[in-house]
Amino acid sequence: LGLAYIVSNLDEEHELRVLDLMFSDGFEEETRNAIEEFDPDLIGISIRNVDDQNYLKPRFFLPEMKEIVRICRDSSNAKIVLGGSAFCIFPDEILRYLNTDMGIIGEGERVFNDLIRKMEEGDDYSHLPGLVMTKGNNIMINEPQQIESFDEVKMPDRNLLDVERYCAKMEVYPHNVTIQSKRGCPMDCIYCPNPLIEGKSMRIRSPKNVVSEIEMLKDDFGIDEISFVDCLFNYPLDHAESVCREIIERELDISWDCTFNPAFTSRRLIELMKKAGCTDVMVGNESGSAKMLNSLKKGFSIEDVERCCSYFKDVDMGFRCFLLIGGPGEDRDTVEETVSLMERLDPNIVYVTIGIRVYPGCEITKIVNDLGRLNQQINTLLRPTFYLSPAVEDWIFNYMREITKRNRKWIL
Ligand code: B12
Repeated sequence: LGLAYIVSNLDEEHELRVLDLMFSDGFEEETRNAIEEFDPDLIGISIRNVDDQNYLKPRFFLPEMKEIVRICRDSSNAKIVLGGSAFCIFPDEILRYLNTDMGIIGEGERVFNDLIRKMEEGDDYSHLPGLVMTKGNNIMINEPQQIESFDEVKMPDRNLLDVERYCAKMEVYPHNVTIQSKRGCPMDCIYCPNPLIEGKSMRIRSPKNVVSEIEMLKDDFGIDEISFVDCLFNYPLDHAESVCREIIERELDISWDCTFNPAFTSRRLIELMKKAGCTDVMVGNESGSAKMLNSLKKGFSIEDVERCCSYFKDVDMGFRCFLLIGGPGEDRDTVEETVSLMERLDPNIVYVTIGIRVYPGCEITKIVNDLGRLNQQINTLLRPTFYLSPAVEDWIFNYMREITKRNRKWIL
């Protein structure tokens, strides 16, 4: 989706190609062929994940990125510009690791276009917001600027992507063609790097604009299954309701899923979501223990979780819960409370992540550093680094494996 946004917001006179390595069997050959064939002046690379956040056997993705950069260099003299969520979290570390020229943090639509224009015109671009570039031995990072009016951003252009492949059903997540109805998240969860990516202030798209994109997806690609990837679909509540009303009014026969934060629940919203075609919600409750909800600063209570799940059941809406086990203060009691709440609420799926990936700029990083639980310098967090509460580290994996064996709805 990020790439599709970048593409649609570039000035039209540019000739461009998209190489989507999402489904690639041999990224080396595909990259080399694409660069040699197209011979670009500039290469933008979108890096989504640093690693897979797997505590026991982490896969660090950047060595493959390094190989991609090497191939780009070998096959062309083009300047390389990095972007994407991984880059937003670790701009200087990734620039150094990949030994590249520059990158952009934050939303890339405007700045990437401005950068290209300035480069073409031979103008100074070093002051552009969000620009990251080497200056001698140092790396300069400009403050990113958020796009104030989301409606003014041109809708994503998916024509250069293999949309059909994204439509194929995957086992673990129902819908893979994605859409955003807002950007930014004002919550304070202690482990989350989203403020570095989308920022904390919310920028909302008008419901008409959102639903026109859905209509376009139907008309242009025949897509009738989508996923809302907003950090918080149901906040502000009245916006989520208006999006649902607009879908209902236009009689779009679609099915969709979305994220859901238990802090912002109303029966009316959930009924409207159901009527508008929502089949599944992803509830980021992370725990079933009041102590852990406080520790992670989730901003909602166990009662909020129970309340929204009871509404989902009432309207027969599928719901999936995400758990994040092992944060500061996690112990046997909190784990048992969580398991018992999940067994009682009985979601369609429970996704379990054990161990918290520690990112720069997040509150948890300071907490575990102060606790002496971070065995390395904060500036080396690029390598997969996790926090796992000492009170659970010896037994939690076996314990959760037993639960997932017993209950096929749990995914570890
Ligand atoms: C929705 C989502 C999911 C959904 C994805 C649904 C789907 N089919 O796409 C699900 C739940 C499946 C999921 C899974 C995972 N996710 Co996720 N996910 C997100 C979320 C909330 C939104 C992503 C999104 O679509 N954003 C909307 C698009 C428009 O934004 P964007 O891609 O960032 O692009 C913008 C900018 O980055 C920039 N940009 C992008 N590319 C480029 C390129 C250039 C050249 C330039 C200049 C700029 C630029 O401009 C774009 C437009 O403004 C983010 C959090 C976040 N807010 O980013 C986490 C996030 C990306 N996910 C994360 C993780 C770790 C994962 C998993 C590894 C979790 C796991 N353990 O399994 C998996 C990996 C899945 C995969 N295959 O990659 C982390 C990544 C951390 C990191 N960088 O390493 C994030 C940041 C969440 C977090 N807070 O930790 N995820």
